[in-house]
Amino acid sequence: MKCCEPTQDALFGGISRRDFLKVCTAAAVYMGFTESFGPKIAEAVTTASRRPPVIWLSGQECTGCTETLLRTTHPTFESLILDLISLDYSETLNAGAGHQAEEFRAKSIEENTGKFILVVEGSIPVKDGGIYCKVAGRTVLDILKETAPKAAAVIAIGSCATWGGVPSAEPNPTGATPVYKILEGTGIPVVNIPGCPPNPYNFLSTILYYVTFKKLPQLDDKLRPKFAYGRLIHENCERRPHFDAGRFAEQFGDEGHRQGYCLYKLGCKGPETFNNCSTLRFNDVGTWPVNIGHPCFGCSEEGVGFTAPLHSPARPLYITPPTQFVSATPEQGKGASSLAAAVAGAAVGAGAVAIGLNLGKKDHDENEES
Ligand code: FSX
Ligand code: SF4
Ligand code: F3S
Repeated sequence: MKCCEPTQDALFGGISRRDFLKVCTAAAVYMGFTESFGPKIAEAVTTASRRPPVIWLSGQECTGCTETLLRTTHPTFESLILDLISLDYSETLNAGAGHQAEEFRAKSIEENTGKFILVVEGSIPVKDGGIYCKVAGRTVLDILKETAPKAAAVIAIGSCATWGGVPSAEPNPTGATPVYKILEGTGIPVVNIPGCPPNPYNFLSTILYYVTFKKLPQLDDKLRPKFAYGRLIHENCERRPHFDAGRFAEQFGDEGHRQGYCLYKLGCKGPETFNNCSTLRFNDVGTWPVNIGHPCFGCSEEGVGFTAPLHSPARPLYITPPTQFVSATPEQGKGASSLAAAVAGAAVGAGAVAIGLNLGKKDHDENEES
C-alpha cells in the first residue's frame, strides 16, 4: 500500500474513504463515465505526488462563488476541495494579509510556473485602465495579465468571471469584462464555470478531472465543461411534464403555483439556459430555484441572467423531447413533488444527485439512530 493511499478508516479531506469513494463515483457518473470509474478517480487523486497549487484571484464579485464552496451543512465539501488542491493564495481565505500574502503569492507563482491552476472569481474592469478594482495597490487587470501566462490553466468561476455577470449589467459603468476576453489570443487555456453562484460540484468535478487526466475536460463553444452545461435546464426539469401538458402557474401563489405546475409563464428561463441545476441541485438539501417555486432567471447564461427582464417569457432555443411522459390529467400527477422522483430517476446525472448530495448524511443519520 502506498503511503498516501487511504486505509479503510483513513480520512481524505476530512471525510471517510467510503464517502470519498461516493464523491468520486458521483463525479464519474456526472462527467459521463460509468460508476466503475469512481475508484480510478479516487486512486488518481489519492496517489498524486502533489496537490495542484491554486492561486485564486478575486475581481468584481460578491464572494458568492467562494461561499458556495464553503457553505455546506456537513463540514466535508470545503475540506475535500482544500485537500484536493493546495490553495496558495485567496484573498478571502488567506491566513496572512498585506505584504505577507502578496509575497507568498509571488513565491508560489515563481516556484510553480507552468504548473499552478489560476482560478478567477469576478469580472475584470477595463475602463479607465482598470482602476475600479485594485488589490495591494495594483489593478486586477494587471495582476491577471501578469499571472495567467504563468499558469497551467485558468478556471473562471461564476457568471461575473465567465461572461461579466452582475457587474457587466447595463450600463456597465466600469467596463466589466470576462476573463477569457482579457486573455483572448494568448493561447492560455480557460475553462468557464458560470452560475451566480455556480454549483460547487461543477468546480469539484473539473478539478477531479484535471487531477485524474492531467488535462481539461471537453468544453463547448463558450468554454464550459460539456458534462455540466451540455443541456438546457428545461430538458430535465421536474416540472417539464406540466409544460408538455400545458399546465402553467399564471401568478405566484395561484392554484397552479401551489400544484407545482410549470413556471414558464412566470418568466422561467430554463428553456434558454444551459446548466445542470435540474439534475445536480444545490447543497445538502438538494434544492434549486424551480424546486422551491421560483422561475430560473438564467443566472448562468450570457444574454439572459441580469439582462432579460425577470418575468418576461423565455425564448425557447429548441423544443426537446421530455425525459418522462405522464398523464395530462392533474389527478394522476398531483404537484411537482410526486413527479419529481420519477423524473429525477430518469434524468441524466441522477446518480450524482443521489450519491453526491447524500454525502455525509448517512453517517449523520446513523449517528442519530445510535
Ligand atoms: Fe457573486 Fe461570484 Fe455571482 Fe459573481 O459568484 S454569486 S456576483 S457570479 O462572481 O461571487
Ligand atoms: Fe421547468 Fe421552467 Fe421548463 Fe417549466 S419552463 S419545465 S419550470 S425549466
Ligand atoms: Fe441559476 Fe437558473 Fe440554475 S437561476 S441556479 S441557472 S436554475
